[in-house]
Amino acid sequence: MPEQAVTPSPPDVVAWPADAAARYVASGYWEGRSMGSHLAEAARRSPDSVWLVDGPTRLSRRELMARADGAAARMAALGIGAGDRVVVQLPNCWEHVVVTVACFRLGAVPVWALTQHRHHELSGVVAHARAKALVVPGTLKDFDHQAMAHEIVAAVPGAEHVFVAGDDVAPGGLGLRELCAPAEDPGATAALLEEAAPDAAAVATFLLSGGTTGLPKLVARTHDDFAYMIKRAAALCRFGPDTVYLAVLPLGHGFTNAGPGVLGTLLSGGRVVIADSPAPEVAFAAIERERVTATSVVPAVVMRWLAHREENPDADLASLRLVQVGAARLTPEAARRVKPVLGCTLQQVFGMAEGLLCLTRLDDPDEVVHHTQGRPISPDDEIRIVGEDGEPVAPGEPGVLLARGPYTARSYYDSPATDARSFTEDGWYRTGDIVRRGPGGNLVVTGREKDVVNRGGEKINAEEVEAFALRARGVAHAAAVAMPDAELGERVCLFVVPDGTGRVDLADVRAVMLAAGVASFKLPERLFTLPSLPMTPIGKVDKKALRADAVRRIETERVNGHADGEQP
Ligand code: J2J
Repeated sequence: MPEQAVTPSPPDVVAWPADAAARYVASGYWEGRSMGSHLAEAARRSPDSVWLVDGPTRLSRRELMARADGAAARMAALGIGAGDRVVVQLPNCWEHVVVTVACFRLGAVPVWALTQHRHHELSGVVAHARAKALVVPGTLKDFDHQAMAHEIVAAVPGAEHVFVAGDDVAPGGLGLRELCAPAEDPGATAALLEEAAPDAAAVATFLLSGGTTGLPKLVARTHDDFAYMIKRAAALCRFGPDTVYLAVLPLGHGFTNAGPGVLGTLLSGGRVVIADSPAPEVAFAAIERERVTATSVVPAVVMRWLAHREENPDADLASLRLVQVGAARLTPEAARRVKPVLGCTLQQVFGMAEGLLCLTRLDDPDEVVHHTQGRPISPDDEIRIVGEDGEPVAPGEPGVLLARGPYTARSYYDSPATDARSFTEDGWYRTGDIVRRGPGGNLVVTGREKDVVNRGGEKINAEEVEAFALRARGVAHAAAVAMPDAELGERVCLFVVPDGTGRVDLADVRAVMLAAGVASFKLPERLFTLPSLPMTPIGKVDKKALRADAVRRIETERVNGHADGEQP
């Protein structure tokens, strides 16, 4: 066993070995400062310039820090302290950033959830993270998040506080308006927080691994490793004081916050503009109004932007210099259109909550930018591409990607059984992505061994969908697979074997999932019945055959107007 790091590491997380940690410190990657003090320092450099824009709200750096420090002090007064977890389920709004910075300052651990998460996911996250507080909108898209939060707090031991955005705060909760008011004495509050700044080796945030289920996988990212990744990515994206970053993807995603995203922009002294929708009309208006220079989107969004731009060439996008596209596969055909249609540089981004971040570089030739998902950001990122035998494949051949390095986790939080599958004994994270090494060490993502569906960047765990399907009336066996989709890349297709008691409808399965409080993006969108599921020689459901079957049925439908095996 390698010697464990001597720096304090959170319990229930495997730390980097001492020799690796020492190397990362010696190389200057780990700076020994908390995220909060990095941010406060960036704020001090130019306190009066606008740091964050959300509609009519424009916060200077001084005001953002005063609000974050005010929120940190008020959370502390409520008994939330260093190491306590705060689950943040907010739409894109300035309060999301203020609460996040407040947590960093206090050493509390923000856990960003998606607004689409429902009782099933959110209660799982709150329970597994042992969260003390939940931050939610009041009602959003006709769903009462506040009521859900109170239900969860009542049911999960240790969860105590509900903070609510907006005017309608139910009894028992506290309004974000009060929580996020500026500190009464900003200088004194800042001094107190600086004095008690969290250790840089402590956990800064828990990221939800792509495809979070009711049994979530949480990735503990330390202040040192998170700050390094973000600052390195920001440098490669040439972020600086003239950067105006548009946050259009949900702030619940690591990509939007840290790839380099919102936090990378703040640390570089740039300005963040928040949009609450990636719709091209909304995003283009924001780009024009705020002279946005950079943004990040998923392939499904960039495709909408390209189509909209070709039909509406009027919006002034001249300020836009960089569009990052990641979280799902971008086709070379779409990649090729970005520069001519949007008039800016494309950067492909291949990242994951667990760590490893790959980027194409801004001056890479088109060949690389159009056809690859980039290369690791750190000289000390180690990658291996292995075959089924666990041995490295021949150069250029596809295999499973393993990663290790200065900002890639060595385990999940408190999940030894999952760790045994996802991390090797010598600390490699098994990404589950199938890649090949392309020109210049750039990676091309060619497939996946993990059983997830990537629906426009949202990951869905197939096994979770199957478990719910089995609860529906008349289902003996179920298998969820990805079916190709022109708009979102993939959607969930469910194959079921009926138990003979009656017909099985897609609507039944969806109703079971909705009743269980599952996020709606996970619901299967097609259902086909089969007399039995195809099996591989080793007795597993043959998902490859099912994916091909789904493609064939959808093609038949296109030609004949109906698909085989689907109940009308
Ligand atoms: C194909 N698949 C990709 C890509 C991620 C930056 C960017 C993305 C994420 C993210 C992130 C892909 N092409 N360009 O956290 O900081 C799939 C892979 C990967 C999984 C991780 C970031 N970029 N993927 O998407 O944790 O399968 O992180 O393992 O949500 O998304 O998902 P997630």
